[in-house]
Amino acid sequence: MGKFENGVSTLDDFKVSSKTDQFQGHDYYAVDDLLTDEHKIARDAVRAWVKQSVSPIIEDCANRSLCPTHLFKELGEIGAYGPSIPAKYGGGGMDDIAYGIIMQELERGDSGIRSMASVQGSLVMYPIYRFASEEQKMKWLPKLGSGELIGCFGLTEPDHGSNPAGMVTNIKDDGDCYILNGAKMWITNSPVADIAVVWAKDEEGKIRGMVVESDSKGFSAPEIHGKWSLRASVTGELVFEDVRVPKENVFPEIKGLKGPLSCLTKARYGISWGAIGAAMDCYDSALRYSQERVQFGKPIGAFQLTQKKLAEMITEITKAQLLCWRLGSLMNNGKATPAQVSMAKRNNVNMALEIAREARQIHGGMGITNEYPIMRHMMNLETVLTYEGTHDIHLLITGMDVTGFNAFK
Ligand code: TGC
Ligand code: FAD
Repeated sequence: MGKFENGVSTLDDFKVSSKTDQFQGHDYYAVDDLLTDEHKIARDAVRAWVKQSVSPIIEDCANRSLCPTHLFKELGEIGAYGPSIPAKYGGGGMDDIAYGIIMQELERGDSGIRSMASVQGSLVMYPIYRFASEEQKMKWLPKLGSGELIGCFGLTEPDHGSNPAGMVTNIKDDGDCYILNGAKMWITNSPVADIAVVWAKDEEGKIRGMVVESDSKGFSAPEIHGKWSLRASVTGELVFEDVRVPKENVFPEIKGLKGPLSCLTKARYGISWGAIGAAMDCYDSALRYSQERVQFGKPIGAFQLTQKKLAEMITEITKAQLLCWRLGSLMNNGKATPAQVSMAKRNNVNMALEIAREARQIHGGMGITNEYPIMRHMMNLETVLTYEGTHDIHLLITGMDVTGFNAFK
């Protein structure tokens, strides 16, 4: 390190030995010790892939609002789709902690890349795995797991977002088919999807799930433009005009909102890990910048106010890691409740967004440029705070769980 302008000191003069160095920066409580070899191998492989295939292109993709669809097959090859779905059905056959840690590494790259994997694995493969007939599973799942086919998940409607129970998309019995009419809004990947898992009301008003092929007559999926968030992810509508859905494509047993909500529980769990990845990337960048950027003759990391920001960031990341690890253990044992998942999704996404905002401040003016990943993560996280249940909806789920009073009814 060279002398500063005032000629009195070097950066090293300001450094005392840092405990975090020995814990790889953001593993402050040695959470690594809680992971199995399989978890670490999965994490390291996905981290290496993100570094090689995502990091070099992602700022440009976000800048130009381009979805890197050429990565969809690679995501299949690295096992990012349905890591905890059995291998026989195209998944990774691993546990839920492995699934979570893979989402963490993907979102360290970009929330849009993690979104792609969340939708394909938890919102398309998972409902087919849980609710479809064996024949339908074997028809779709291996090709979805490899990325040969792309899926999307249609629950939200233009007039029914937080309250999907009000949906108006519907099916009517027509002999060997159902006739599907209606529209879905804000659907990740719909413009590029081969199939859509769609939720619609039957003639009794019961919510049913089904696989709809995108080349069906009457099916269209116009892209939604003008997003300032998740710019490297493609989002669209789903429009159904008398689409004929073969009866075998409709999930036979599951009826009611618990069908789609149980898929959301799985995806929200993945998001709670994913958000940690985005937070880590912002923290790493801010820590490095604070050690290199000199103002008033000192690295800015030597000022107490910068240290407060960084200390709070690593504290929140550490708490989020422990929350996820514990939640993952409960998931592995089949003991996690949807309300526990809501708490983790809400806490961790908000934590990541606040870290992105603080990291932006530490980077000063440079923080608003795409030289650093901060603004991209920050803008992405605004969506993550809203989709899969908004920040406030998850608060109300916790509120209902602890008080026994339902604020939605
Ligand atoms: P409610 O009466 O409470 O429940 C209906 C039935 O569902 C059961 N249930 C759940 N089951 C599994 N997992 C959950 N998380 C569940 N939550 C509820 C419940 O036990 C009941 O079962 P049963 O047997 O009695 O019928 O339903 P409600 O209409 O009052 O709604 C409750 C509320 C508001 C919490 C729910 O509607 C909700 O979560 N709203 C938020 C909507 C949402 O999250 N949408 C996400 C759309 S998909 C998306 O955003 C993908 S982003 C993709 C990407 O990553 O890119
Ligand atoms: P609204 O439900 O209209 O909410 C607006 C505001 O009102 C929010 O702040 C909300 O918290 C608040 N609010 C609502 N009800 C209450 C209440 N009872 N009490 C207090 N406050 C309340 N959906 C899919 O089905 N599939 C997808 O793949 C998908 N991908 C998405 C991708 C992107 C980029 C985005 C932005 C959204 C995506 N969504 C998807 C939709 C997402 O799940 C919804 O945006 C979300 O559930 C919120 O619905 P809404 O936008 O209609 O907001």
